[in-house]
Amino acid sequence: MKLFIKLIRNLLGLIIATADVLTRGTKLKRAPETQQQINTEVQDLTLYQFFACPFCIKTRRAMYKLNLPIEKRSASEGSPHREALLQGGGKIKVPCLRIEQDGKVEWMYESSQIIRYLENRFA
Ligand SMILES: N[C@@H](CCC(=O)N[C@@H](CS)C(=O)NCC(=O)O)C(=O)O
Repeated sequence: MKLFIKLIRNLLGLIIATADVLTRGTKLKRAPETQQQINTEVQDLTLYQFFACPFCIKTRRAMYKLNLPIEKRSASEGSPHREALLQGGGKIKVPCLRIEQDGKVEWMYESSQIIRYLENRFA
C-alpha cells in the first residue's frame, strides 16, 4: 500500500513537472555582463530537492523565471546528498536552499521563503 501511494505521488509529480516545463514561459533577460555576475553569485547557492515534489517544482519555476542557474541536488532516498541535507539543515524536508555567504552557511526551508529570498536578491 505504501509503495502504491508513493507510485501515485511520483506519477502526479511527473505530470506536474511536465506541465511546468510546458507552461513556464520565458526567462528574465539581462544584459550579458549582469547575467554573468549573477551566474557567479549563484555558485554559492544550492537547492536540495525532489524532482516530483510540488513545492520543489514551484521553487524551480521561480528560479527558471528569474534566470538563476542554481545547482540542484537530489535529496531522494539513496542519493549521496540526502545525508548532507540532514546533517547541515537538520531535517529531510525539501525544498531547502543552502546559502553560503561571508563564510557562513544557512539552510533555508519553506518554498515561499526561498522564493521571496531569491526575488528580493535577484529580481
Ligand atoms: N511547506 C513546505 C512543504 C514542503 C514539503 O512538504 N516537502 C515534502 C516533499 S513534497 C517533504 O520534504 N517531505 C519529507 C519527506 O518526504 O521525507 C514548503 O512549502 O516548502
